Amino acid sequence: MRVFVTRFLPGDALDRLRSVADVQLWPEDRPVPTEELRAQAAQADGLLCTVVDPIDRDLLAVARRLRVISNYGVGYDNIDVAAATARRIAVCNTPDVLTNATADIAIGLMIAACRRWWEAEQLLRENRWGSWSPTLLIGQPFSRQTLGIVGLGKIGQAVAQRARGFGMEILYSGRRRPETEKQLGLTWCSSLEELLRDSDIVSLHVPLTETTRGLIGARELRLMKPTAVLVNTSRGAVVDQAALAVALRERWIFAAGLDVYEREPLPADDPLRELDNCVLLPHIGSAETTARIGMADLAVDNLLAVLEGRRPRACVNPEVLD
Ligand code: 8YV
Repeated sequence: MRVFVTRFLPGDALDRLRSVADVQLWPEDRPVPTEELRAQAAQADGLLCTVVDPIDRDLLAVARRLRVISNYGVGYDNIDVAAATARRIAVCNTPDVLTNATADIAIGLMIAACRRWWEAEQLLRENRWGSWSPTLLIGQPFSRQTLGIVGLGKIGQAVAQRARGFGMEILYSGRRRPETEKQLGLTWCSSLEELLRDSDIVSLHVPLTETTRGLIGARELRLMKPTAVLVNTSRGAVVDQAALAVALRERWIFAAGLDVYEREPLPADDPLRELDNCVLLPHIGSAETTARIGMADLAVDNLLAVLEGRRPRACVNPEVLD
């Protein structure tokens, strides 16, 4: 079994993989160039890739031996799943193991954006902190506010659980109404518009699909309160980033906290970089030891399961397994 792995992974999962398969590992800590990725995929039975590897139709067309694409991440918008399914290639991902880590960073971004953490730290580091003052860096409250969760999947529910501890009222929108609605004390909004109008903080937890691309644009940002905060830990393209930059500059909303961007890494000239009311993280939602090691274990388990004819724990197109 030949397997191509596009990045070095934390923990010992790679050693486990090496003990049973011929592993080709891209040695550099930067994305594999497209041509190299294609050449490697053409010879591989299994591919272990990350969010930065576009697994498109053209790549799949040359990957004649490929039986499994194991994505190191829960989101799999980097993969053309329909094209993989048509070729009976299993697509696997890593849910659950990163739920807590991502929910934690969402809460962190909410607090940082509400309380002007970035501006405060800049002020101190640049030695502009004159004295304590009753009016210094007054932000928006966080505890006991109304939180709107867009996309109540596993991460959205983990955010709701945490928000309860902060005494928040929690709204959510979306077609799915999970059983936890009652248990978590959530209020369902029949429309996104209603949620945006009524929330003090809006947190995005939807996957990137053709339906959610650009879900939050100028019109939606205009519906939010001028005191509101927007947090995005899902995928950058769920938000129209140019519209968000205008909304933040012109104070249609109070602040934003972002971990993900339309283009990653965020281009040097992106207008968001100039805005003080925007907390920017470099896509680190799952970047803690338990999550990243758990992701490596699950990605390797998924990959080996398919290659060895067993059912993987997490497969997004299980119809190819039958
Ligand atoms: C991963 C993520 O770190 O799981 C996801 O969907 O966005 C991140 O947690 C990233 O996908 C690495 O491939």
